Amino acid sequence: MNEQLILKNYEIARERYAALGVDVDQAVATLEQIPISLHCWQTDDVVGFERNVALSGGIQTTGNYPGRARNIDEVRQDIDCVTTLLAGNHRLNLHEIYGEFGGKFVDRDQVGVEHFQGWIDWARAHNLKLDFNSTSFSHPKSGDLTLANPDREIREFWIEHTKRCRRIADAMGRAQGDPCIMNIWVHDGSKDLTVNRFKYRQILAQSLDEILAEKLDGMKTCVEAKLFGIGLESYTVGSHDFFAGYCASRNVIYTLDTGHYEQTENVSDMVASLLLYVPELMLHVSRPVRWDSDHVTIMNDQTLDLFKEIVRAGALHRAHVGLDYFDASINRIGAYIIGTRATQKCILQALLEPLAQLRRYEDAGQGFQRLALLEEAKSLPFGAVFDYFNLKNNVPVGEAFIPVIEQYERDVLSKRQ
Ligand code: RNT
Ligand code: ZN
Repeated sequence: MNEQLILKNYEIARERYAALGVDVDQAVATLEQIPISLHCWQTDDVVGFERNVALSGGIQTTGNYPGRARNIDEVRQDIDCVTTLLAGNHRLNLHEIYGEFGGKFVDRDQVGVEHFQGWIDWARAHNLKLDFNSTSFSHPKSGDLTLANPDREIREFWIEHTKRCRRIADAMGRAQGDPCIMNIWVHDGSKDLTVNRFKYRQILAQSLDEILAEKLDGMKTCVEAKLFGIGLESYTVGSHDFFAGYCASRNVIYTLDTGHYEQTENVSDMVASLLLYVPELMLHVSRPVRWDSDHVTIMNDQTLDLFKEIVRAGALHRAHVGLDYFDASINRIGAYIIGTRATQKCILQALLEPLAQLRRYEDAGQGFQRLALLEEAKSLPFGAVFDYFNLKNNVPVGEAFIPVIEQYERDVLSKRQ
């Protein structure tokens, strides 16, 4: 793409936005500072390296596009490719099942920092910070209930696992000099009508309290709410109400996954309520199609509204941004780039909103003017700013990343059988 043209368009956009009181340079500078936590599990369809079995436990990948990463080296190779195509400094989000187990079977209640030392070293060498997740799914003891299981033995297995994961996250955070964000999502629930709803929730709260009792300064814990899982359609122990109450009463970070609610629900409206009561948010930016299908994130109204609400609440510094989807039906590297760029576009749109003027209208009760400007803001020259952002950071502008990924597919992915 013609560099002069991109710069010229940026100048025009800057003036257009300035007329509405928006500082475009500032928006670009802010966007550059927002890391997006890249979910390692898009490389290999959430299989990991523990026992090489397909994903189970309320979530599912569909598709069998060739080129899935089959080992740690391939995951790293793919993440390397991804980061070279993205502006900004991002993070890598690992699940426990992606440890370096050295060909041995390491059960989840045996995992330790040593299984992630290789990742810690690799991440440092690649200037990536790490985030982490305990893994309750795809295990013989996963069943329908883990941390909420009335069976003491099973529950304690998962409590031990989660405690160990927090210590691993703590080590990652200390090594990188920045807190590692560790997410706890458990699929616990039931397929059919449940009469012990209160009991399981009580147990889950107790288990979490026990897990979180250990003070670890190198990490921050977040807990993820959900409406339902596959095969667990009638009841989810860790529902929104459960975790909203839990996080508010324990001062814990709430993980908001945009795929986890009713399709017609206005998920972004949760932001301005949760932020009043919980310390921070972890965002799992995803795209549900008819159900929590984890399609690749795109720039749609749901994602735009999510980031507008964060920016309007002045809460970018209280939100950790991560991706969470797994599409096995298309080139997986392409899936990362589409989803990350879409997320950045949505953040940028939110930063470019003529908020001061919109608020003046609202404060003065000028409803027509507010709606008119909201509508006009949609067609401001935002694309010129996004192009400049990528040019400035020496990554492909516009669709120029397509042939780069095609080349990677020819050279690398197509050779994985
Ligand atoms: C599942 C949750 C959870 C997982 C990952 C793999 O519904 O969204 O975040 O997707 O932990
Ligand atoms: Zn999620």
